[in-house]
Amino acid sequence: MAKASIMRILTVFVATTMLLDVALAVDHTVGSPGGSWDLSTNFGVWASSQTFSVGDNLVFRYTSNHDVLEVTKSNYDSCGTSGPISTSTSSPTTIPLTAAGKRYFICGIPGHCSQGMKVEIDVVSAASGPPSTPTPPSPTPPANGPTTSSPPPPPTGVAVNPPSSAINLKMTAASILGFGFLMVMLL
Ligand SMILES: [Cu+2]
Repeated sequence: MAKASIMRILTVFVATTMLLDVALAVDHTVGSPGGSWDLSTNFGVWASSQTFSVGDNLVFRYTSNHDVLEVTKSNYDSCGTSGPISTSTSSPTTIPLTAAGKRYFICGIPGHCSQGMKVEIDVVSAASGPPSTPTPPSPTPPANGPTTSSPPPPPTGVAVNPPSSAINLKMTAASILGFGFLMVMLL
């Protein structure tokens, strides 16, 4: 009896978490907030502020003097517009991010890409969350610092990277929803 209840609870919890994965698919409006697919937005800064997960969508919003080309890395680097993977000319353009990996988008209007209308998207698998770049636990001292009298580095203490807010949100929501389902089933 107790074992069956535990199994039921676990099943509900897993199912809830899977539902949340679907519900948490994000639309990333390129450049938003504060910008859009235009000539004045820094898309490198914008992209690095986002976590693109499989299942999310990329949404380009732009005026009629722009377009959206998905291109190869080579064309991305050179702002080449020949043989694009896809071309869209009417805003909004929604790009489903269906697989992990890098994708490259530029504006195909002459001169715009070279003025910065280009964005590289690194899509991570939904389970892995944001890419974890291994970093040394303590700051590296200057390689050739002329002085040894610099103040000691602050105590590092616990060097564990905090989980991302997205993961926190998911776990919290999963806990609340799972608990809710549990209460319903036990009543
Ligand atoms: Cu443009």
